Amino acid sequence: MNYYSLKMRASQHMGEGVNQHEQHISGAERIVKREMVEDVCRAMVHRAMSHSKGDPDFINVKIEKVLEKDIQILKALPVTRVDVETAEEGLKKAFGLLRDDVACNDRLENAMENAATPSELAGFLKDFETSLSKLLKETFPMRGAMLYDIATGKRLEPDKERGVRATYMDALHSSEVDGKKNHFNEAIVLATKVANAPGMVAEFCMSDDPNYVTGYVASKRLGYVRIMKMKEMNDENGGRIFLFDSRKASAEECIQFLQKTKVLVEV
Ligand code: WAQ
Ligand code: MG
Repeated sequence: MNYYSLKMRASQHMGEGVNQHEQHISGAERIVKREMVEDVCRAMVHRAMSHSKGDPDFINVKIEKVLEKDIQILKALPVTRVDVETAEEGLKKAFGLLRDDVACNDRLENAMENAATPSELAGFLKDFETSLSKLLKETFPMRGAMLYDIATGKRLEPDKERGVRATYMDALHSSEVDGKKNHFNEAIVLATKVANAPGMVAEFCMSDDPNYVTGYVASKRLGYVRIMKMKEMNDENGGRIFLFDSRKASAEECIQFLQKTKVLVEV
């Protein structure tokens, strides 16, 4: 049986003259069976037209056939949650978990390669909170994620303004045609695909939706850890950082998987 990939993105014109640019408002994507294509398409358009970030000037919907043999089925990462009182505490918790995960990855890497920790990584681990907060701020204007190489301290996105986007993914057996975004359902699918990418160590995510304050950190080792508050209400800053290790795989392999491989996640 064949499937169809549907992708939607919506944007708004902002500014005047030389300052004019397209501001991203909303995006969504699905991989569904043929009989659902029309309903899902309608729901996506509805979603674009009722987003809290504004009224769209431009909506693009792309529909493509996907062959079943080209689809990889992945098991969803196990989910846990961390309750916190404040956004500050949430961020601290997230950074702490990521730091431990990166350090653990490095111990395994060193043991296997019999090589010492590269100095870039040692510095990154030492000043982890500061370094990651700084990277996070750089992601705020991006539509995709930052691909950060922990081994060299370099950013690997081919287009640094846009970032890398994970695409072609959905939940398996998902028959939902809801026009409203379910943050968690979408995030667990994305995080599962990302965690399975070649060379991926871990992911940090904070929504850019002003009324969604729950974020997460995720990796094969950590699973999907929901951090119930990571920013203040009405804050429209958010972003994603993919922490990648170029000692494990090449950036091309990783990006190819994120952007091209079709994945259905068993939730
Ligand atoms: N690939 C890479 N980066 C992306 C993608 C993608 N497909 N989609 C969004 N981003 C980046 C982009 O820079 C956004 O600004 C940022 O991530 C946040 O995206 O368990 O809603 O879609 O309840 O706003 C977390 C759910 C929801 C937590 C995250 O992210 C939970 C969310 P958003
Ligand atoms: Mg958003």
